[in-house]
Amino acid sequence: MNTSNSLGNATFENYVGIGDGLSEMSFQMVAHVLTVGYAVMFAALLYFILTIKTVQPKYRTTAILSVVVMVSAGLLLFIQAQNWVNAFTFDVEQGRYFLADGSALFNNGYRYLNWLIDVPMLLFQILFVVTLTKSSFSKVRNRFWFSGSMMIITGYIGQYFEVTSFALFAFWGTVSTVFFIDILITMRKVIKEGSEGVPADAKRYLGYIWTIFLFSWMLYPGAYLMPYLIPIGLEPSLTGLASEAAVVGRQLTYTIADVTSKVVYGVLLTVVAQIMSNADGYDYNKHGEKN
Ligand code: RET
Repeated sequence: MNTSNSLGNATFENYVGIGDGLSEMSFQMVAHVLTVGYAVMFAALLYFILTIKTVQPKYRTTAILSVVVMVSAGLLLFIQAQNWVNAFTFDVEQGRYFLADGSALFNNGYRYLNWLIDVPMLLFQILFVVTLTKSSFSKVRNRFWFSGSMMIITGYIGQYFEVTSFALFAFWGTVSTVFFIDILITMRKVIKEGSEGVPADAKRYLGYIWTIFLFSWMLYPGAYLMPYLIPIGLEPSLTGLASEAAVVGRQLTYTIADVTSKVVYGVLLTVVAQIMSNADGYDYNKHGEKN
């Protein structure tokens, strides 16, 4: 491992790839997990298109935003999977995967730029299902948009320093977390206000939405910190089994987070919209498009 200078601000996956490399199992697990990621997005794309008429027209913007998220995430995860398989090559003599010579390094930056589209969409989505009783729609929308974008841009800068400068990595990560906390506070308020005066079932589902929102969004900072979490320490994990576990752990975490924060969240919002549509007298089975 005397190559750290030549890799510069590359992400830690590349440092592992140029050092001890990856076993067949680690390499394939990441390739598979990334593939499942985009496969789920394209399958869910069909779900959101096919269920759009099960809700009243006023709730359909939510489904349209899910469609936008599925297409953008599906494409970007596809590129991310290609990036992974191109970045590493199998060494027959050592029986392990190492960084490929001459191709682009592996980079998680695609994800961050994808979030720049998806995070505001996911946050806006709920505003088309719930009715705000006290807060103003445009104020909440702008706050979601501002904090969401700032959280991602500052995190995007920070991830370049995950190996080269712990101080900068931690600094930008902390700035990003301030915006993240603002998003959590705003979302809590939106769900609380939105739960007032709605059918009991819708209220219950809005409770689930808050839980899965909190769980899935917190996984992203966990993935950002992954080289410092396995094993826990102030040095990034670049060698040995721990580094491989951190490489696989990060992509696994991202995939679980992506499926939950985009697909499960979108499906639950559809269910809430269906309950509210029924409560408003819209019955797709009876009236179809007439209403
Ligand atoms: C970063 C940087 C480190 C600190 C924090 C982060 C939070 C990221 C989040 C991302 C959510 C992404 C979603 C994408 C869906 O498409 C940027 C990793 C707090 C919460 C929901």
